[in-house]
Amino acid sequence: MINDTIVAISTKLGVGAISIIRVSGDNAIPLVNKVFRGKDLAKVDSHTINYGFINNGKEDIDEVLVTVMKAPKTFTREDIVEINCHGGIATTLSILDLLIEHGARQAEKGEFTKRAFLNGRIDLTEAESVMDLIESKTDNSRKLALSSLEGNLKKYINSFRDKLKHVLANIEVNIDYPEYYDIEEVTRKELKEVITSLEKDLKNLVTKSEERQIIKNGIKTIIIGRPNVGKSSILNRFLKEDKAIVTDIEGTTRDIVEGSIIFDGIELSLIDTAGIRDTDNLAEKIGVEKSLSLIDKANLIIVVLNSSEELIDNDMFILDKVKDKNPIIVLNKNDLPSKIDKSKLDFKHIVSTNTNTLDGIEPLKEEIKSMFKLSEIKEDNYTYLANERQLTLAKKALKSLGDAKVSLETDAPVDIIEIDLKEVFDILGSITGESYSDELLDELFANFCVGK
Ligand SMILES: Nc1nc2c(ncn2[C@@H]2O[C@H](COP(=O)(O)OP(=O)(O)OP(=O)(O)O)[C@@H](O)[C@H]2O)c(=O)[nH]1
Ligand SMILES: [Mg+2]
Repeated sequence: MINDTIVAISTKLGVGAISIIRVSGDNAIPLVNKVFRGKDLAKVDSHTINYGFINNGKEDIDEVLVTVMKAPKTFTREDIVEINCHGGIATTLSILDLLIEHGARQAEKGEFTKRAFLNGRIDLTEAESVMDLIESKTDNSRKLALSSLEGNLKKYINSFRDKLKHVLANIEVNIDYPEYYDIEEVTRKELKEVITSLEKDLKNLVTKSEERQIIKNGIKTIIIGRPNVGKSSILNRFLKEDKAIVTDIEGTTRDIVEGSIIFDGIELSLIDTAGIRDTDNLAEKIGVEKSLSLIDKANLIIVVLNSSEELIDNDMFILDKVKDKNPIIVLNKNDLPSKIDKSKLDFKHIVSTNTNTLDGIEPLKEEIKSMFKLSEIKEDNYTYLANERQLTLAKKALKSLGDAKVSLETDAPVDIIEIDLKEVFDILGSITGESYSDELLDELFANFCVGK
């Protein structure tokens, strides 16, 4: 039983109109009451806001509004008191220190949410979505996090588990009454139906979720090419500002230049890189290596070619590096006579641009939108696995489901199939946190901010 009382500043510490200090635990109300000059908080109704002062025994520290929320209808399912004080570092920290002096413990990262989970108010997918909601930068990522916070992912995962529970019960009957041959027949038929439909739905969830990771993480885009082809010019056109230096000297960009825009509700983060070529200059060499190392980390690769010059070895080297990564090939400088035969480029996405007039920039954006199905995402219901943890588990469940299917098809005894299905049931349960380890919780909540 966790019952020590924790405290944290829940708003960003800095200069602002208001700061909120949150206290949760068995002792939250008496503890704040000791430093509150106003109504007796022990006697006020739950979910009320109370005007008064925080006083350290010698003097008032601030004029405040104190919200009292009694368990169990609170975020942590414990008593919670929230102090709205004037923003500002001195005031906020003084009140925090005072509460710690009176016996509260500084909360660890994510500890309020961890308590909400441990006390059964939310499951793990909902807990994770709290952080996602705080961190979301776009409308789509907000929708994704909120859908999960509202329990939609949990419900979906649980619907899989319910179906499994039903067939597992049937298998048990079979094992207990083996003499009823026709029950086994029925069970096998039902098993086949359930496994097939579960596999289809789970596979669909995994595939869609992988595709939809860009909602949360954005589309990490790298712009590569040999020197002087116009990579930095492309970046600047996207960002609508002169962020990267553009000159006619080869090797202008040495280190990466980053920027991002919001694109149909999805963040497109762009990295302009050093032009790739053989060089003796150390700084440039490091830049080139960095450019190449980014290829594997990107969701989208834009290779820029200078269409007014014949392809040279450096271009071929780059094209070869990205040939399996579905890149967009940009034929830049299309205002000049073309020396590249487009039909000889074996790539699906090719756009021709001129960064001086913006010609081709819109088609380039449209190409990205259709590659990542951005208009489809807008119409989504946003029920997706939201992170690596959830995805890894879902894939593991899918594998066990596949094992069960093979067992069924090869007429293995039902109790063998039962083992696989139980495993699927358990793995799906660990997505929602039906079973968890302390280590997992520590790791998961360590990514939270203090006060949440
Ligand atoms: N004619 C023409 N010139 C362009 C175009 N785009 C860029 N340039 C010129 O090409 C030169 C190189 O442009 P950058 O954007 O610096 O090229 P880069 O690929 O970033 O070069 P590095 O940083 O050296 O690798 C500059 O002089 C630009 O003005 C274009 O569409 N048409
Ligand atoms: Mg450049």
